[in-house]
Amino acid sequence: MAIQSVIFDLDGVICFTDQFHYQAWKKMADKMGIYFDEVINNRLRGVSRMASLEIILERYEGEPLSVEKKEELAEYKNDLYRELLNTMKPSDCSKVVRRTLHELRNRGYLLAIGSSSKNTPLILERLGLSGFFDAVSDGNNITHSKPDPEVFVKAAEMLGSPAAECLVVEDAEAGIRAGNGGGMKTAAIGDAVNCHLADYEMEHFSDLLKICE
Ligand code: B16
Ligand code: MG
Repeated sequence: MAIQSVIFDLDGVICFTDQFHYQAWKKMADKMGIYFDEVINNRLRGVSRMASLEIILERYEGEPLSVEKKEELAEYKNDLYRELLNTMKPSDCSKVVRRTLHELRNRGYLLAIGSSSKNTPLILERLGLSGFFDAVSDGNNITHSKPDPEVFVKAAEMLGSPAAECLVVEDAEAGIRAGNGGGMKTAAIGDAVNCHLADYEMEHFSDLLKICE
């Protein structure tokens, strides 16, 4: 079936906030005396905030932490992360990404965001993209995080597009699995190319213009 809608992951596809996630989690980990590095940070791609915390706590050697303490740690990280997000500006979404999005729209495709992040509204605002997408499905409207397909299924519903007519663009293996599980076509970029589970593997964001002709 022909592709009619494109659902984009946000972090790692439309913009890059990995370093902000890393810096904020690193401060939290240092405060708790937990070892944390960029390799562990890479495992947090596309994973929800609380699931990310659990991955970091695999290296924690102290007494078991209460739910309240874990929520406090996640909030501490998120406050630091949002301070960093507030330094973002429209140029943090590249010209190639913007041009490609506009060209896809000119070609008649519906465009949506499908992100695990609860900070999606703030990120889109900082990039000057609030209101640009035809639908935004994010960490605020889901109960199951990627690799569960929920975030993309909801995006397709908001667009009114059948799953088989949607293409999911993702930088995380969990996101490719989510798109495949939702019955959508998938395009991998960046780190997600390595899992070889996507229908398309992209070197550049503009490769979308060859996939969506
Ligand atoms: P937040 P995506 C994901 O966004 C990030 O890749 C992941 O590292 C982060 O833990 C997750 O959002 C939750 O983010 O703490 O802002 O709710 O890649 O799905 O756009
Ligand atoms: Mg991502």
